[in-house]
Amino acid sequence: MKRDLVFLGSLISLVFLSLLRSGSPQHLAEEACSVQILVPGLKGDAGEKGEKGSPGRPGRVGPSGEKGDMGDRGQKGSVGRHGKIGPIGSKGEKGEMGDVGPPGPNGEPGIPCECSQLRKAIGEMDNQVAQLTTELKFIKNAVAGVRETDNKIYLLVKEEKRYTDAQLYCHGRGGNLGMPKDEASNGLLASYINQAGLTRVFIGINDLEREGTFVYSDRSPMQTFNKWRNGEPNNAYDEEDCVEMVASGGWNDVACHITMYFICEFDKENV
Ligand SMILES: [Ca+2]
Ligand SMILES: [Ca+2]
Repeated sequence: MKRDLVFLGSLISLVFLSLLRSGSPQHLAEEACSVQILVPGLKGDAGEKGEKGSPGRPGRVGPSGEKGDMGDRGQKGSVGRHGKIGPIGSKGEKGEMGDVGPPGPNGEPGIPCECSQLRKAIGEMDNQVAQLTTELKFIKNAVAGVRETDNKIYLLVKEEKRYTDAQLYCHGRGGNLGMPKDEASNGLLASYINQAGLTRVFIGINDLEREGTFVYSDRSPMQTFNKWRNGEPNNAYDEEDCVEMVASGGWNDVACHITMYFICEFDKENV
């Protein structure tokens, strides 16, 4: 078939050349050149299929594709490992009270109690405690500050007492209510009162035994020295038999049943 076609092409070429040569001679040169250029041959038969070529070079990376649809949900995984122990929880509410339990067995018989003696001992100890407490208070007061002269010690007691109780307090500790018997001791007591920020205290002077006749609380009689304020002693309401010292150092007779702070005095030779 292929050969037939080649043969046919050659035949057509010869016929065509013959026709050209039979034309006018003046065109012969040009026509001879045109023949080779203008006349293609007939298409040949298709060649046999060649062998498969070697693979080409890899192409360039293409643009990223669009996001695909979400895939199907995967299968349930296997059970995980056991987790850590969690923190301790908050304290729960208090439960309701339980029922009353059955009574317990009887105890051993006790030893007969000598209660009256024990009570007596406890009562005595209570008294001792009270006494020691009072003593401690006294010592604290004393440590807090006393005033003294060559032969006397004065202690301001900041406990409100009636005159007789105040005298008993001082006497119980080996002293007396303060007895200013001269200008120096009177001035010392006055400054003691002032420094304590007080306005009045009991001192050891009274006319309890005989109205109008004042004595010191150690029963010694009044001497010429005194510090009565103007118009005192006046025995007001017929009931003023005890004496207070005011901040100026002056004296005034007052009722014995009223309560106020007081000053004790102690002889140094007795302390
Ligand atoms: Ca009086
Ligand atoms: Ca008076």
